[in-house]
Amino acid sequence: MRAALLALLPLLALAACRQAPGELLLSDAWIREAPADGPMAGYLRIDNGLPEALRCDKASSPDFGAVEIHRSALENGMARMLRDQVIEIPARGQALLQPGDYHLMLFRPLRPLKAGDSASITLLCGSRHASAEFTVRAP
Ligand SMILES: [Cu+2]
Repeated sequence: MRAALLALLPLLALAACRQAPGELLLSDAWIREAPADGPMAGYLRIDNGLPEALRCDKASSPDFGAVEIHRSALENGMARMLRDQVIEIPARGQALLQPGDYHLMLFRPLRPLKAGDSASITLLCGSRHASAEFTVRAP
């Protein structure tokens, strides 16, 4: 009995931290198709319906070995990618992750992902989190 309860705990914890609709909303989520095994880039829109600012600094996915938050930037005319970025979203504001700017860098796809496929990614913003299905699109 006790063992069964312990086994249930992670499930209960997951259910408890699921967000009510409209609080932290991910939309327009897509992944740029890339050669097999290469890293892929994910983009989306984040709407913060909460009365407080959010800092999103981690992401994870059951479909990738690792997910990092990056930002593309021009430095002395050279395109660079900055790692370990934090996405700041003002209270009741929004953030856009788009090509040439903030993006999710998706490493080591655990299955082949072609245009039309989708992958689930979870974004962590302090004590909040939200997930979305990202659709793979041809570049
Ligand atoms: Cu990147």
